[in-house]
Amino acid sequence: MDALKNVLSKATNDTATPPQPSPEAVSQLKEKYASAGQEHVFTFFDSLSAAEQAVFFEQLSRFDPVYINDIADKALHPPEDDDTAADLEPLPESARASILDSSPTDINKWYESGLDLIGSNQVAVVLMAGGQGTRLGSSAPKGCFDIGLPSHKSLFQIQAERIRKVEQLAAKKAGKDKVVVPWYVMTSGPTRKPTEDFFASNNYFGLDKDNVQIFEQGVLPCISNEGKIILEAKGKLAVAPDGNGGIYQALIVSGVLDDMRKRGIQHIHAYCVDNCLVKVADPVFIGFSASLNVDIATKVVRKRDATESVGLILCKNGKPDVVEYSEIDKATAEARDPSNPDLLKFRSANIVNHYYSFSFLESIPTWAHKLPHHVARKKIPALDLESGELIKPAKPNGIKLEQFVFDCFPLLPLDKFACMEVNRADEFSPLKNAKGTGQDDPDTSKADIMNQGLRWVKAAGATVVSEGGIEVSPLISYGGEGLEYLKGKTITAPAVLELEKA
Ligand code: UD2
Repeated sequence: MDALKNVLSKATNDTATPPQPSPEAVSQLKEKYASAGQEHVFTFFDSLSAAEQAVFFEQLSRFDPVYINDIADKALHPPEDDDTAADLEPLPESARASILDSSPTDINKWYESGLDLIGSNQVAVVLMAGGQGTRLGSSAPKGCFDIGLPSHKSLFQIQAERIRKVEQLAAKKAGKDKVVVPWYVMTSGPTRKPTEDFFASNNYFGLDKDNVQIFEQGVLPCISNEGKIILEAKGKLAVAPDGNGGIYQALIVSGVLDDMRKRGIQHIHAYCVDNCLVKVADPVFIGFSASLNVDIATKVVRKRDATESVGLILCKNGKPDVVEYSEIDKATAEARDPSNPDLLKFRSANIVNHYYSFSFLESIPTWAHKLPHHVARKKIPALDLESGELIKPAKPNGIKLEQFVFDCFPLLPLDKFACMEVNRADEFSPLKNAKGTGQDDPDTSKADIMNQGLRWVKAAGATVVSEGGIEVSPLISYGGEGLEYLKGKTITAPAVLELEKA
């Protein structure tokens, strides 16, 4: 735990002005940064007001400049075992299952056992929502986004209602009045307050606020191409969220893991905010993973094509691993399956949809600080140390350091890891790009939900008149179940099936 403590950068949400540092404390900190070759961050310190100095001192104290230099150096010069040299193979059959070719008996067995685990209050959900939707072009947190459904529900609301529905399904099966699936929402500096405000103004979408905990991941300083920590103001370092791999340290620092322990949680579903089709706390996935007694399981879909921006779940040097789209070489991405050249050799696409055993998360303090950092080359507004002016660069002038959530996978032997292939049309429609891009954008998200509802309604025996899909509220159906009442009915699309207002 000590190893973890000395690298943690506390959440940056405290707004109270910190106490005035003593001159000795300031000179000690200056010496610490100077010994790491980062003394330039103090260039304007003396020109700051006392209050500004206190705030800046507090921010500088959160980081260990030697550690920052170390992770930046490692990230910029990764060890030689690059993926082309490593032994990369698809996951062996033993570590993979596929909903696409599992028997209905197996799927139903996993569904029932998953509902039983939810019904015994052993299941929690962690939402990774700290990313900044730059590609989407929206300044609000992605979960607030309205993809244009007839109901105009946000991604957060859709996900909250899926939690409410799966709680109801589990409670009914368990013969209980109430079952709780606690929802832990990870935000980052830029997304925390807008997320908290959005949840509060929407009254937690009908969930009990005591079972919703919004917490914050850590941040790391941005580094110039010359290896120097970047100032974004005379008294402020440029910082960025530490990647969705920051979830592990954040679960400890924020007290989320303690809260899970108090509640007796044994199974955790962690997922990506921008996938409008995500089955939150999916009973099939929970039941499947628990039945195999694995520490981590991950859902995958068939990769769309060699260029799709997704990580690839595979076996690297005999361990489960993921090669991210930003780090894969062309040959590996385009390699064909030797037994079927029509298929990509590496086609298990990561969709940020993971199961963890609680016991595995208990081991976080032994390894979280060892996860590698990845480099994202960015244009980072930086203060000119001569003029004190903020320069907005025309091309990438530095790097953001981030950890990836899947970098702990290689810690496991293959028999403690499982992969479940699911149907893309039912489970994966990421919102990555601005409207009009034509792929992974608000219109494709809306269409995928409307078409899914249309399939469900037709399967239930309804007749659908005219074009357009149907939005089925998660409060009516979680995964297409419970629609028997539509048999023989006629529905004119586009339409929305919503619970009658109580
Ligand atoms: C992610 C996956 C990629 C593929 C793709 C599919 C990782 C590292 N990469 O790539 O393999 O599955 O999604 O959609 O998972 N987030 C945080 N804090 C951060 C950064 C991200 O919470 O500091 C969250 C973000 O809010 C989102 C998820 O992590 O829920 C994925 O982030 P992204 O959409 O930026 O990742 P992307 O699309 O580059």
